Amino acid sequence: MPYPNLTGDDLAIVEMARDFSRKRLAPYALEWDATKHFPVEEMKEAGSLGMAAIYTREDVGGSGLRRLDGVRIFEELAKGDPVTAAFISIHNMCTWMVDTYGSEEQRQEWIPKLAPMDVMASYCLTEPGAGSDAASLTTKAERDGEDFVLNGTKQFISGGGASDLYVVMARSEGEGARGISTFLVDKGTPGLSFGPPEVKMGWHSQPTTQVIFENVRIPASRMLGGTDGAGKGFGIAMNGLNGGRLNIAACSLGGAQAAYDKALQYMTERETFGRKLIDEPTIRFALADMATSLEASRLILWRAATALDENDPDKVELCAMAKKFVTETCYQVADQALQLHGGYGYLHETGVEKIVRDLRVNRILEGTNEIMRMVIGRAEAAR
Ligand code: FAD
Ligand code: 2MC
Repeated sequence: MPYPNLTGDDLAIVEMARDFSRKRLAPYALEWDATKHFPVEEMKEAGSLGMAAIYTREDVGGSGLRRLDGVRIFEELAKGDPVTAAFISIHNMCTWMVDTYGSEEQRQEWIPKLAPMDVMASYCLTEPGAGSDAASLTTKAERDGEDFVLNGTKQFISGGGASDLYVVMARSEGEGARGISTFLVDKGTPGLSFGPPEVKMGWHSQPTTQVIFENVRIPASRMLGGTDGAGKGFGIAMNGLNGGRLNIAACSLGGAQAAYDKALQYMTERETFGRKLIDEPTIRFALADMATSLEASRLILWRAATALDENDPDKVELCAMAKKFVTETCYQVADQALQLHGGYGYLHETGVEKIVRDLRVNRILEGTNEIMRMVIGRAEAAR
C-alpha cells in the first residue's frame, strides 16, 4: 500500500526485494526449516543486490539508503522467510556499526567484504549471566602490549559458528556501561570456539550458539573506532540495536502479512455449513481486525524509521514502541491466521505454523518487550 511520501525509486527498491523474496526465499523456506539449512548462497545473492549494507555509505560499497527503505525491504524479505530476513537484518546492523563507528581503515577493510556478504557478521552482546541487563556483561578484553586478550562466553549468538566476523562487546575499561568497548574478531582466531547449535522452537534455518573466548588474542587495532572507541562499546551496541529493533519488527510484519494473505485466500476457498467462510460475518470481522493491525504496525514502523533517519530526539523511544507494538500485534495476527486455517493451520505444509514459531522469538530478542516498556517508561517519566 503506497505511503504519501514514496517516490518511484522508493517503490522500485521494494519491488526488487519482493521479487527476490518471492523467487529465492518463499519457495524454499519450509524445506530450510525442516532440514535446518542456513541459506548462505541466497543471502550472498541478497548481498549482491545491495541488501546486506542497506543504510551503509556508498563509498565503501554500501547502498546508502534510509532506514525507511530498510524496514520496507525487510518486510518484503520476511514475507518469503522471516528467519533469513532476520539474519540479513543482524548482518546489516553489524555492517552499519562498522561504517558508523569504525576508523577509516576499518571501514575500508571490512565494508567492501560485508556489503556483498562475502564476510558474514554476527552481533555478540548477550551472555549467560547478562541478557536484558546487558551493561553487566563480564566478557573481558585485557590490554597486553599491542594486543587485547578476550575471555568470556557469549550466549544465543545468531549465526554462531557460521559467520566469519564477530562484533563483540567486551569489558576493557572497568565497571558499568562506560567500561565496554566493541571488537572485531575473525572466525579463525585461536581460542575462539562455538557451542553446539541450540535446539529451538523456531528460527530452525539459522544456527544459534554460544561464542566462547579463551585467551583470544587480537591486535588493539581491532577495537572498533581505534583507541577513540575505548569505553564507547555500549553506546555503539545500543545505537546498532535501535535500527535492529525496527528491522526485527519489520520481519514480524512481513511474516504476519504472509500468514494473513494465506488465511484470506483460504477463507475464499473453504466452505462450512453450505457457504464460503469469507461470507461469514464473524470471519470478516476477524479479517478486518487483522488487516487493521497490519496497517497500524506498518505505520508505527515507518514513523520510527523516519525518526531514526532524521535523528529525532525521541528516536530511541519510538524504536522501542515500534518493536514492542509490531512484534506483539503481528504475532497475534499470525496466530489468528493459523486459527482460521483450522486443523490445516497446525500442519507444517500449510506454512502458517512455521511463521507463528518464527515470530514468537521477536518478542524476546533484540531487547525483550518488557525491556522495551522499560525504555518507553523511562522516556515518558523524563518528560
Ligand atoms: P533475561 O534478561 O534473563 O529476562 C528473563 C525475563 O525477565 C524476560 O521476560 C525479561 O523481559 C524479564 N525481565 C528482565 N529484567 C526485567 C525487569 N527489570 N523488569 C521486568 N522484566 C524483566 N543476543 C545477541 O547478543 N546476539 C544475537 O545474535 C542473539 N540472537 C538470539 C537468537 C535467539 C533465537 C534468541 C532466543 C536470543 C538471541 N539473543 C541474541 C539473546 C536475546 O537478546 C536475549 O535472550 C534477550 O535480550 C533476553 O535476555 P535473557 O534471555 O537473558 O533474559
Ligand atoms: N540507544 C542509544 N543509547 C542508548 C540506548 C539506545 N537504545 N539505550 C541506552 N543507551 C545509552 C544511555 O543513553 C546511556 O548513555 P550515557 O552513558 O551516555 O548516559 C548508556 O547507554 C547506558 O544506558 P542506561 O543508563 O539506560 O543503562 P541501563 O543499564 O540502566 O539500561 C538497557 C540499559 C536496559 C536499556 C539496555 O541494557 C538494553 O537495551 N537491554 C536489552 C539488551 C538487548 O537489547 N539485547 C539484544 C541482544 S542482540 C539480539 O538479540 C539479536 C538477535 C542480535
